[in-house]
Amino acid sequence: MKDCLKSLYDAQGFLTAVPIINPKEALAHRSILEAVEAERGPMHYQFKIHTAMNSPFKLATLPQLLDVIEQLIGPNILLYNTTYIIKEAHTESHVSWHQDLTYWGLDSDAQVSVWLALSEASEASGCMHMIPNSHINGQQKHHTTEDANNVLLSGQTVQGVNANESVVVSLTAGQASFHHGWTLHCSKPNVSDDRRIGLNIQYINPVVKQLKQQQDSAILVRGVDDYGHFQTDQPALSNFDKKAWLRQQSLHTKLKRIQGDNQ
Ligand SMILES: O=C(O)CCC(=O)C(=O)O
Repeated sequence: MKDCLKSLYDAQGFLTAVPIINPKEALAHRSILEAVEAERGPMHYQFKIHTAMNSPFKLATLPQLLDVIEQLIGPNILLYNTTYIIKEAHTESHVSWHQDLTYWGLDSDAQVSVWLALSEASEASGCMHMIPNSHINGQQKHHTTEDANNVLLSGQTVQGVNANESVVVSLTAGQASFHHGWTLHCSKPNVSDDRRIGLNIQYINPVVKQLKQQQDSAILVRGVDDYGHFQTDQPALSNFDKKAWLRQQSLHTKLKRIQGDNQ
């Protein structure tokens, strides 16, 4: 099973429908998110949300999830970022064809992104589509586009992608997909009656360096960090701690500058 996951990931650039938690647990985490939203407003695309809320930190450090990450990037694991990506029912919000690593400023692809479904992510609710094997040739040219409904910060888009080659990455609540930073992927609007809620979790191997900014940060969640390239983020201990929220806002702004700056 172990070698099987890694070789499938290496071959196609992603894994899909990996069971991580059961639907009841997914619903419990969704309910926490919705309680926070009721008090603080929308939580879509808030970076490093695990430094403000304990629920995403708990999810990002689940041993069964880290066991898969370990197979993909090795035993030493930094938690770099977590972000809820939410599409409300019957909205135009979408994500254009892109590769994650393009604007992150990292010097290495020793990295993996997880998308953990907290509600059904079906074709109708706007799940991701991925192009198998597209990670093999590294970075492709991205164009900045203006589209208020594109979730991506700069509307970054790879043009000319043959959508006929894509795989629909549908997930039930509690399942996750895993994708490489050069895998081409996109997602379409949510035409279903429910919200589509995913927790995007980015992990890196400590060997990775940030080239765009001196002081980037992460949390060692397994193994050892023999490099010290990243300062240490503080994980949230609860979901409603005011000081933690203030810290998260400043981390959010910093990371938004890094990931939205396409120079
Ligand atoms: O949530 C989506 O629709 C897109 C997510 C995405 O692009 C990612 O997780 O890298």
